[in-house]
Amino acid sequence: MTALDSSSIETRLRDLPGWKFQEGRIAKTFALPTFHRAIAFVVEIGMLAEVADHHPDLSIAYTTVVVTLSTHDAKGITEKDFALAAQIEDALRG
Ligand code: H2B
Repeated sequence: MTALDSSSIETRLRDLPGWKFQEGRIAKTFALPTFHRAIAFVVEIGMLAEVADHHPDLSIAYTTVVVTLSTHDAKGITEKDFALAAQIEDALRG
């Protein structure tokens, strides 16, 4: 899959509030209400990632979850990253 150019990335980010393009990745910091909810959110992301065969970098610091996406094979951002970011947003909304 071909890496998107930066203007395409910025255009697509308009549909994903809170997601930023930085250092060749798209990323969002999520504030969950409790540690348990943060862990549950990460587990749900993990299941989505396995189904998509596309894997984000994840960090958990108590109730803060940082999700970072890029496509290693393309050495950039592709539609796969935006598709998974949209699914992650849907998962959060329930
Ligand atoms: N995840 C991410 N973020 N980028 C990739 O390029 C990637 C991946 N490649 N998950 C996948 C797995 C690839 O290695 C397998 C073979 O499909």
